[in-house]
Amino acid sequence: MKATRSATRTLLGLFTAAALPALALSACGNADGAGSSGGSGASATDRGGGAGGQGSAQAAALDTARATFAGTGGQQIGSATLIGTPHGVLVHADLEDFPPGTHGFHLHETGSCSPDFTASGGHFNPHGTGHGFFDPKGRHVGDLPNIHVPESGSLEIEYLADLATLGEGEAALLDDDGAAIVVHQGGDDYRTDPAGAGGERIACAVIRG
Ligand SMILES: [Cu+2]
Repeated sequence: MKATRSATRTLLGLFTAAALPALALSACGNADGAGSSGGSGASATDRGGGAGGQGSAQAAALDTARATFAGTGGQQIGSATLIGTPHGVLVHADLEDFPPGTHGFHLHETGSCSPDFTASGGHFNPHGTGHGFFDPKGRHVGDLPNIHVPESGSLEIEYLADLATLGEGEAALLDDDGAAIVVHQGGDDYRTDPAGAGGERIACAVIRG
C-alpha cells in the first residue's frame, strides 16, 4: 500500500486542471461518516482466502468486475469494466445519454442502488481519511476525477483507482457489502468534506464480481 502513495501524487498533478467551481447543491455523502464501516468487512474477506496461501494473489490481481449504470428513472445509461491490476483498479466506462457538463464520479461504499441511489452510502473510505485531491490529510479510496460529458451525452473514460483493489485487503471494492460507482449532478470540488459538493446522484452502478 505504501508504494501507491507516490503514484497518488502524480495522479493529483494530472487532474487538478479538471477542477471546476463547486455547484452549490446539497451534498451526497450523508452516510459518509468517518469510515467506520469499511474495515471489518474487508478483513473478513481476507481471512477467508488466507488458508489458500500466496499463490492466489496474482490471479486475484487480474480479476475483472462489471457494473451497469442506471439513471434516476431506472433506465440503463452505460456500463463499466473494472480490472484489478498490481497498481489499483482500472475503471473503464462507456456512458450514454448522460446530461452534458461536469459530474462528480466516485466509488461509493455499498454495492446497492436501490430503493434509491443513497443506498450506495458515502464515498468508499476504508481508511477514514478526508475527501478530495486538495485535502492534505488524504483522499478517499473512492475519490476519482470528474467526468466532462460532451453535448452528445456519450463519453468513454478510463481511470485508475490506484488506492483500491477488487478483492484484496482493506481497500477491496468487492468486500462483504460491495461497492458502487455513483455519478453526481455537479462536479466534485475536490475539497468539500465528505462528498465534494457534487449534489444529487444522477447515476448509480453496482460493482459485480
Ligand atoms: Cu459520490
